[in-house]
Amino acid sequence: MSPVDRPKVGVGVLLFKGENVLVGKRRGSHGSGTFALPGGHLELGESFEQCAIREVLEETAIEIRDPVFAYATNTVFNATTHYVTIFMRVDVEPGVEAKLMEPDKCEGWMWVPYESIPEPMFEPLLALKESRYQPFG
Ligand code: 8DG
Ligand code: MG
Ligand code: MG
Repeated sequence: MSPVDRPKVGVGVLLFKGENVLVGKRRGSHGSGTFALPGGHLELGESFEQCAIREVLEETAIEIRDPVFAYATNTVFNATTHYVTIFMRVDVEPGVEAKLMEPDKCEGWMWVPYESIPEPMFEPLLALKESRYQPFG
């Protein structure tokens, strides 16, 4: 690792439709084969809210409004990959459906109960699940 390397910031979005949350199996990058939330890298100049809105639109074609900070995790994947993940949360209407906009990066979207997200989970999501965060109070 070069001396200038630093952790990166990822934004993961908890999209709740009732008690179900949107997850997809990652492909093509680190964590391939694990279930993760929609999300991506915080870009220069972006707010957490803007990043959440942009990534959800890019990945699912869902237009979300007013995502709210939920939790943060610190994940060291390996010696050169270290992410701080900002989890944002938003509730969507019952009729909302997710489109698979980036099939090279995700196998498909599904709505599952928060308590029943399939394994294996992407490490930051596993850290969230193991944290004190409780989505329903
Ligand atoms: P981008 O590079 O186009 O911004 O994003 P992407 O292609 O959508 O990347 P990503 O791998 O989905 O997300 C970027 C990084 O964010 C990922 O490599 C690790 C980090 N990340 C977390 N937690 C989460 C999470 O819960 N969901 C997603 N999708 N990414 C997360 O640290
Ligand atoms: Mg993305
Ligand atoms: Mg992504």
